Amino acid sequence: MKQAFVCLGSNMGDAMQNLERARRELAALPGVCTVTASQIYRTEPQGRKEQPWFLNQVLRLECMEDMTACGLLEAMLDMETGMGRIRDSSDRFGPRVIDMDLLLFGEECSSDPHVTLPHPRMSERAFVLVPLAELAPDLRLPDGRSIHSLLNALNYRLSGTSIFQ
Ligand code: PH2
Ligand code: MG
Repeated sequence: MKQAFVCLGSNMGDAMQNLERARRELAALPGVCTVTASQIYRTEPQGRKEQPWFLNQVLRLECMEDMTACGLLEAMLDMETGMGRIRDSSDRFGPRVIDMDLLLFGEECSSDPHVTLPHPRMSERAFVLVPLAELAPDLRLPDGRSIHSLLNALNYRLSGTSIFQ
């Protein structure tokens, strides 16, 4: 079995329902055996502040051995499009119906701009690391850094399931 971690995010439309649909579609992918989900967090927008707060959630996917990072990413992009996501230059860091980021795929490291692994911005984002630590407290990045050491280096505040950063 291969283990992948995916971060879901939504801050447009019915965000709760958007996350629900994304989880359901991921679980139905051929090659995905089980999906385990963190709690859903309300998170302060990063990158561009003047947009609604997000709902974020991290999923652990247990995949068949023949699943590849590229294959999974392609399927996620198709699901985003199917849910009405329009990708253009104004979309980057702005509001979105659904965003699915591949954080980790086993121990794979890749600098391919289409599939960069680990996800290049995950270590700066409390909205990724807090739910990830909840799901997999002992997880380490392929370079050996623990999720807790990454969180310790960030300035953020967790209040219930709200994340301020
Ligand atoms: N996604 C972004 C940019 N900023 N901020 C939060 N809180 N959550 C996100 O998922 C998010 C973001 C681009 O993908
Ligand atoms: Mg993203």
